[in-house]
Amino acid sequence: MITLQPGLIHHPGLLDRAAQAALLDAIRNIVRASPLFTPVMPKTGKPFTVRMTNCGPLGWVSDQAGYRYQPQHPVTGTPWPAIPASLLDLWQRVAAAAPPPEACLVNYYAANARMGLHQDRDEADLSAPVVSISLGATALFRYGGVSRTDPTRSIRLSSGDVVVIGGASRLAFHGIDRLFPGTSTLVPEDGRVNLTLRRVTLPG
Ligand code: MD3
Ligand code: FE
Repeated sequence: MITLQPGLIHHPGLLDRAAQAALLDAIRNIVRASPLFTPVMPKTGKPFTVRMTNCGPLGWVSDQAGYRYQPQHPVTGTPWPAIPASLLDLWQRVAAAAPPPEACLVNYYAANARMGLHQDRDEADLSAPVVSISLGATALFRYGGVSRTDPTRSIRLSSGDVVVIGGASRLAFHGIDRLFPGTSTLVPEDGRVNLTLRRVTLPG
């Protein structure tokens, strides 16, 4: 357990290979029911290089109208599948004080995908942490402060790593600069899957 900065906790290798493989199997079932879609940037319509889907009562989407959480897949109109019990258990292990997660965003990175520096601020409950699980190729993760111009640092996130983002880091800027090929056999073709568990609404 490594505190990267206040509120940003890295758990390297929290999930062993068997747990990673079981989780990836669960994600394959989710993607079968709720296929990956290509989000686009609000206003410009520029496509993300990351493809996404969700599970849970709410899912995060981005289209020309904006970023939001909604109960249905933006293309099929079907409700998102349930969050697997193993992920709800993981939330209890690392974020037990928070109300349960309502969304699990599934990010699929092909070998050349990346994610620009941004904040996660579409959740009404910003007191709950975000819990991130990395599967597959190692990624170069960059994080900074709550202002876009704050200095940034970079670390590698490997398959099985978990990051808990809360407190003073909940609104920190962050992104994925690149993947490193040949670092994991879990996801075919040097791909990567990142799961983020999120509380969206205020409890009660
Ligand atoms: C720091 N995903 O889905 S996870 C995202 O690896 C996202 O796919 C990245 O950023 C990925 O929004 C990074 C680690 C993470 C997630 C949320 C954060 C770091 C964060 C929120 C605030 C600060
Ligand atoms: Fe993010």
